[in-house]
Amino acid sequence: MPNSSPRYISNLTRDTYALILAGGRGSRLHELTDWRAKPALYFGGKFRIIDFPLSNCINSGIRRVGVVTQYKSHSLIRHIMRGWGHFKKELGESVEILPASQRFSDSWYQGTADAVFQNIDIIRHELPRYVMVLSGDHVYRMDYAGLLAAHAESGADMTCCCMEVPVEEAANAFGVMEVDHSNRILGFQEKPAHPKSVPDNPELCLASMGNYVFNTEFLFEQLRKDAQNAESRRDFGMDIIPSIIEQHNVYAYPFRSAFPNEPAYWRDVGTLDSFWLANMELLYPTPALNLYDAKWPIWTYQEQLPPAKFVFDDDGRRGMAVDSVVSSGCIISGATVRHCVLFNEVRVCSYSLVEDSVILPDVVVLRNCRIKKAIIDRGCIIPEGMEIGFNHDHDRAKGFRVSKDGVVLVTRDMLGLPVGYE
Ligand code: ADQ
Ligand code: ADP
Repeated sequence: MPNSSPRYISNLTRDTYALILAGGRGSRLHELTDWRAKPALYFGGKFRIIDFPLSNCINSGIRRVGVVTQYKSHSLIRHIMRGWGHFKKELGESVEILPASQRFSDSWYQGTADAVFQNIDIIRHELPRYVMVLSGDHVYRMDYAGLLAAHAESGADMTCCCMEVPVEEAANAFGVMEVDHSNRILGFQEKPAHPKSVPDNPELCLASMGNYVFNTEFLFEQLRKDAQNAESRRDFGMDIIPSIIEQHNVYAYPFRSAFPNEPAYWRDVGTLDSFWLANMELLYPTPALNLYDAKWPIWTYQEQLPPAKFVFDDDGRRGMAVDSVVSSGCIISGATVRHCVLFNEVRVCSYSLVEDSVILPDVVVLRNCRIKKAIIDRGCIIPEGMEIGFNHDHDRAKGFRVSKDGVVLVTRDMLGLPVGYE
């Protein structure tokens, strides 16, 4: 019988240091991650992806967090400093940024295991009993306390979060594991071309979410061993997990929703199509990802901004948005916005129509534009009369990127706009 008394659980969360790995590039997002790391990418009108694992930590009672950064970290660091810099060391709380700083070697972080290895002394300083290694790349709400309780109850050395996903989705994309009846991991392959399915359903397999809990000393020992191995790529999925499952207690923890009547929601948003779709899904009346749950708030950096407004233009045309998420500081004047996610301070001018699109902050859509099924990156100014998303050959000719499922990406670079705009 698991010990689920609140006191027991709060001791576990207090004794945990979370390390969020936020250094990945996210290359399948193409130009959207040319200038920012994937964890810094915007999501859901107000947030950046990193806000989800960070909020999950805080809401789960884990108050000591390190964010490991590397690739194109400027906008990520700026966001964390502005939005997450207020934790009080005196109360045992901290959110620290841990950039690759060549403290242990003269190389940058190699794989994910090396990113943790190079921060061993910082973690040791915190004296945690458990270290939770989290991916900074995913959108989901998860109570990590349940994971910690399962880890402690099973007597595991390491526990790996997993989820059942369709075999074809997991192929070449996720770590895939086999488990016994007690969820002990018997086999683990990193991104196999032909994943092994679960015993009772040939269409599903158990994918790793890239979130792990380790007993601290066990983790350090494995990282030291891995660092001695010249063949290792210094990666949890490729090297560490396959090397420990035979001789140590390594368990899987099936991710489940901590929220009544809600399905388990976890999105990788690793491609333009999945990024666009996950944002569009928020427009359902009751989306699988509930951003309006006051009991599990997603914290972020909020600029001081005036409210959104929808106004008539000089010609008396009504400005309106329907079926849409519209954030602070937006002005829709004499234009129509339908089925869109608009981030902060978007302006849409007269006679323009924007549909089925994700519009990042500070975008200006000038007059007479027609935009459909697009992602418009931050700070773009869409010139008067421009059409986007109606003829993909024309879109490509303008230098825009058209995704596999026909989402058009427009960035400042593609429009030839200068870099600065703050
Ligand atoms: P991937 O997501 O492909 O697979 P990876 O690219 O190593 O793994 O990224 C994992 C996390 O670490 C991401 O949050 C990324 O931003 C970050 N990261 C990557 N390289 C880094 C570096 N050098 N320094 C700091 N941070 C870095 C992993 C697992 C799979 C699992 C999937 C789930 O290896 O087994 O199925 O996550 O998405
Ligand atoms: P975010 O919108 O994620 O905050 P920014 O657009 O502010 O990211 O860009 C992050 C960093 O990349 C900044 O240092 C910015 O100056 C730089 N940057 C952005 N676009 C370009 C570009 N086209 N050329 C050079 N640097 C760029």
